Amino acid sequence: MYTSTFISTALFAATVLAHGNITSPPARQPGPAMAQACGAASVSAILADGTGPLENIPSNGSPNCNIFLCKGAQFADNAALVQTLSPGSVVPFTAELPIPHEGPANVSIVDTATNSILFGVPLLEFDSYADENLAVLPANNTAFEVTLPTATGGRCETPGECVLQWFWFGTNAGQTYENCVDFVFA
Ligand SMILES: *[C@@H]1O[C@H](CO)[C@@H](O)[C@H](O)[C@H]1NC(C)=O
Ligand SMILES: *[C@@H]1O[C@H](CO)[C@@H](O)[C@H](O)[C@H]1NC(C)=O
Ligand SMILES: *[C@@H]1O[C@H](CO)[C@@H](O)[C@H](O)[C@H]1NC(C)=O
Ligand SMILES: [Cu+2]
Repeated sequence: MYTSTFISTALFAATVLAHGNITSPPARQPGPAMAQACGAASVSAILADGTGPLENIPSNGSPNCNIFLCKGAQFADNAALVQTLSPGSVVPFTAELPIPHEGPANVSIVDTATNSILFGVPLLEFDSYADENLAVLPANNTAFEVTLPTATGGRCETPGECVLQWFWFGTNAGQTYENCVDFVFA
């Protein structure tokens, strides 16, 4: 009895913790470089629930750690996940939203050195995303696509320079979600 109670409690906890993340293309994961930059507790928090908000991830306060850039996940842990994309091409995304929270969302190309958006505007913007008051979420909340810029000005040709960042803020929840897809233009 103890064992089954323990298992069902653990499953329940995993369910209520879940909020949302990107399932494709492959997004940055935590690893040893993140543990070095942000502390082991930050990595543990993400491994405990890969869909949790940034606000649940402790930072060690180091200037090398910015949880609000790619969840603190580091390029050095993700060099094998770099996507090679053509300027002007269409990139499909899928997301999972086990616990939706209404708020704005967007997908942008971000310069990781400065944590600033490139090419002027987000590639995709939702005024209202993941609205838990809807009986069914719009299909484009969990399957959407972005069109990459055609004029790239030589940017994003070095692995680690740029990411495709999915950003979502649940307004009433006060929770921020981010995932970063490493890519190069070629
Ligand atoms: C999304 O969350 C799941 C469940 O915790 C996790 O297995 C997966 O690695 C996460 N993916 C990303 C890209 O964060
Ligand atoms: C994405 O949306 C958030 C919330 O509205 C906003 O703070 C952020 O500036 C947006 N990002 C871009 C690049 O516009
Ligand atoms: C997502 O789909 C909804 C419902 O069809 C539509 O109103 C909204 O404009 C779409 N949003 C984006 C960013 O494509
Ligand atoms: Cu949440």
